[in-house]
Amino acid sequence: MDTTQLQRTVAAMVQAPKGLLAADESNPTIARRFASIGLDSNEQNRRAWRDVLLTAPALADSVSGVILYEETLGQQADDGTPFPKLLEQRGIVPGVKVDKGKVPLANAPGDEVTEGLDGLAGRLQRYREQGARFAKWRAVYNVSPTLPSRLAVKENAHALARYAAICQNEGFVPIVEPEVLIDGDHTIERCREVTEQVLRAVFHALDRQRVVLEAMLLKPSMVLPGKGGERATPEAVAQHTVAVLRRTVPAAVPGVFFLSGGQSPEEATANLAAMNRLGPQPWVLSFSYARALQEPALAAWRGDAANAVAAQQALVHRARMNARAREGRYQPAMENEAGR
Ligand code: 5MM
Repeated sequence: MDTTQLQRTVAAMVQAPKGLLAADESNPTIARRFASIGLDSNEQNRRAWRDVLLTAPALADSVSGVILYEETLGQQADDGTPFPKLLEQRGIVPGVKVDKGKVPLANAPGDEVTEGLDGLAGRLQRYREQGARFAKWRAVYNVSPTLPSRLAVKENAHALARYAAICQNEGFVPIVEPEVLIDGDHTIERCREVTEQVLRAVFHALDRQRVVLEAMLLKPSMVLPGKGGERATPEAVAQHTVAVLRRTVPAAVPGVFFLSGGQSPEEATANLAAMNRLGPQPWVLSFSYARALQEPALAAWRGDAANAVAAQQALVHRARMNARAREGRYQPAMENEAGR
């Protein structure tokens, strides 16, 4: 496999001080997000929202790539430009979420597994014609004293690795996203234990499937206490998360782009900044947030075109704060700066 093109895509995605915007909510997920502002989820509204996000001025200063949903890949901006082309024109790499969502894992009560491998190579060929250059697949792990089971850890790792191998064969950079959920009242130590098991299994499976580590990106969750438990300081989150990554993620992986996973926007930024203050690591530590980038913008927009500029300012503000967090320069006082 010639990985020159893949590594060129990776280089564009990891460029400092940027991160990724995850705008790949499937229709059921975007319907939940729109419900929070009382908006109906129809194709027109979904296209209008993605237009607000993707045309935000100066977005490219802090965002190097956008993960799109399949539907968005085929839609056009207000001026008729296909969204993937618009992103390329702005110097932002377009990507696409290719998993088909999670289902209960048979014979493993409480565990889930992600589907979507059947026909994936054919779908990727279509997505490439539409302009996508990278892909994303998310596995989720529920946490309890007994979850996830060994079976769930193994099966999700296998699917992530098969997906990654198929992507690289089709010329796509795979983003490998194992998400340890924050639902529950578990401790940060329990999250750390699960995250370590999960990442160990994922990299073992990636090796077995001969995935080229230099031509992939990791999108993990941070090590956090369950949302029903006590909050942890950014310093504690950073220590636990980086310690687990250093044990499990080979230095050949160019970038680690965290998901926000239900943290507040400011919390996700502060935690990323604390990690980048720990000193140089083998990989770039950046962001690939959906909710933590979009929430304030969605609240400003409320489905009204008259609010589009305010929504874009809110999005770009969050992206800028996270770009500073990637450099370890973010301070909460920066939230109030002019131009917000
Ligand atoms: C965990 O979800 C990913 C990151 O989002 P957050 O920063 O909000 O945690 C996100 O890319 C996710 O994969 C998409 O929103 C799609 O989710 P669904 O469940 O619709 O596939």
